[in-house]
Amino acid sequence: MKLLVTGGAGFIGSNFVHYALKEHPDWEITNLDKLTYAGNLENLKDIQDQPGYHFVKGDIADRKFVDKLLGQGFDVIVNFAAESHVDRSILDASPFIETNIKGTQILLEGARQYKLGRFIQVSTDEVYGSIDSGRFTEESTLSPNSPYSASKTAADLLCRAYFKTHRLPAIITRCTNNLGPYQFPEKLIPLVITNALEDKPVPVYGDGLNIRDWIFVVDHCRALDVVIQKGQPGEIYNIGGDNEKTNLELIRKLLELLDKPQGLIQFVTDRPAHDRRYALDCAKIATELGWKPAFSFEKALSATVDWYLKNESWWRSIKSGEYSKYYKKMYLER
Ligand code: NAD
Ligand code: TDX
Repeated sequence: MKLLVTGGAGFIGSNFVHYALKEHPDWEITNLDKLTYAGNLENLKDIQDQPGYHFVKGDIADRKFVDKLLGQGFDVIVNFAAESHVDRSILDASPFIETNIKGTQILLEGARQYKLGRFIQVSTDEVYGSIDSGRFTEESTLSPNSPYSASKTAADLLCRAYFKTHRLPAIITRCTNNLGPYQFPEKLIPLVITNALEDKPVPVYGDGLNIRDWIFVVDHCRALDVVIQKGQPGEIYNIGGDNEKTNLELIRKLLELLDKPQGLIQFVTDRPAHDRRYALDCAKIATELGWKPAFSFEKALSATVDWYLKNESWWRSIKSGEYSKYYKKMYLER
């Protein structure tokens, strides 16, 4: 099977490339990535020369480029490529519209022209908005609250429309918050770990009681594998870890694991329109495709902490580069 993975130099995409090459040595994977601030070829260094793996630098929102690449012939597209950080979408939504909406439409159009067998859109629980109690099913109303989640919702609706209008075999997956190796340190867990290791304050938005459901990135990759092989065109599958934690609970646990003082916690101004709680009902993927998470939260968290402890040069080079400007604007100058 020939897969085009987009955004494979980012957090989840690079974990997926590692996972897929190991689990399916017969798959041929082309990784198309623009290498934005979030894309990092270091994440793929150990497999860069592996047979069956190819890297191509390019932009999913560049129609000519995508058309030419798709002309090589692929069976499946797995679209991870996105601007993925809510806070950045609040500072400037434009790249989110360009990549998440226009880029997805260009990939869909290419997939239609070249009659690809499957189009997997890697989406998020954030498209449903916030829920105080109960859980969202795949039928729940879409109610995104940030420019990021609105752009992901638009992409989901384009996938739906291409399925309805052109019978394009698109499948949407909506996953909860991932944790694991190679996550860019602007996101909560790596931000807390790396700030704590540097004895810097750990910023908690608002009262810290917002709830996220956490899933180990390998479990997300396992779910995508099942969807690629057994998912039904036109369907949506929720993917969750069943590990709801308040941010404060999670941060306290991380500081404990790192043997750092709880006094590093610093409450800061809340994120605008900060979703209070995300929670998904994942019965559909369990009953129809037989997937459930394999890793406990405790195991996932300690594996993640260990990875950041062992890969200090990876995150230090990110934190001292271009990212330091964002950090200054976001946290130090407010
Ligand atoms: P990430 O920001 O770590 O990686 C995104 C990757 O996409 C980067 O390698 C970047 O260079 C690439 N990219 C960005 N714009 C591009 C473009 N125009 N053309 C080609 N490549 C481009 O993101 P992530 O956390 O790995 O998320 C991957 C996908 O999963 C996203 O679509 C996101 O919405 C979704 N998702 C993420 C989570 C999570 O917890 N991180 C949860 C659910 C869903
Ligand atoms: O410094 C921080 N302090 C803080 O309290 C940061 C960066 C975050 N937070 C809070 C905001 C959220 O309630 O922690 C929670 C998690 O924040 P993020 O790591 O930014 O993730 P979130 O906004 O939940 O979105 C993530 O999950 C869904 C991914 O970034 C998205 O790409 C995915 O779609």
